Amino acid sequence: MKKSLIILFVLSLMLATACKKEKKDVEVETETEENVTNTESADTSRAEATDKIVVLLDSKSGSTAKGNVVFRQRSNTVSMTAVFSGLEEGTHAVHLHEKSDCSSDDGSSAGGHWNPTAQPHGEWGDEAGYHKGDIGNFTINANGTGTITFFTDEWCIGCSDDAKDIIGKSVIVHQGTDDFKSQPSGAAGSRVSCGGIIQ
Ligand SMILES: [Cu+2]
Ligand SMILES: [Zn+2]
Repeated sequence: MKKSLIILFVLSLMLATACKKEKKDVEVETETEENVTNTESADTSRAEATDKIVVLLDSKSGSTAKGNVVFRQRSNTVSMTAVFSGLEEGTHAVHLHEKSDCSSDDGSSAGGHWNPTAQPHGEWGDEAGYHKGDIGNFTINANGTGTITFFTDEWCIGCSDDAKDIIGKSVIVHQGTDDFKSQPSGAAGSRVSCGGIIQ
């Protein structure tokens, strides 16, 4: 009777130790899983940050024109969503120009249209050719505001292809309309707003 009691005591002790150990193992596993999850979410937010650029446009040539342009890349497509204000009612041209330098009062420091493929100026998608910066025209309403949304797989954000990478270029809004014919810039008039595309 005494012997069996001792055996029972030893058995229950072993069981208690085993339970404790198991519980500890589970706790460690949970902690590791949490760490992995945290690392993954941090990586995702970093990737999103480099694939999206917000460009604020400053008024140029004595105008009151301003703009907010968001470029975002998803797989092979770059989208551009722009909101403009302080412009005269009617149609205005918007292009990507070759330099991100908007320091001059008339926006001339941004250089000509971004044209890495040495094409004539034209309407986007035209068989006769067009610049990679030839976005086109958008409409401004009576309140002086307007928007444009544009998608293309011919741009990228920060890739190694100089014919596609929009980093280091600028967004320019013009006083007038792009006629898609006149060389080298569509006779769109003065540069009323400018913002550099900088990461
Ligand atoms: Cu232009
Ligand atoms: Zn052009």
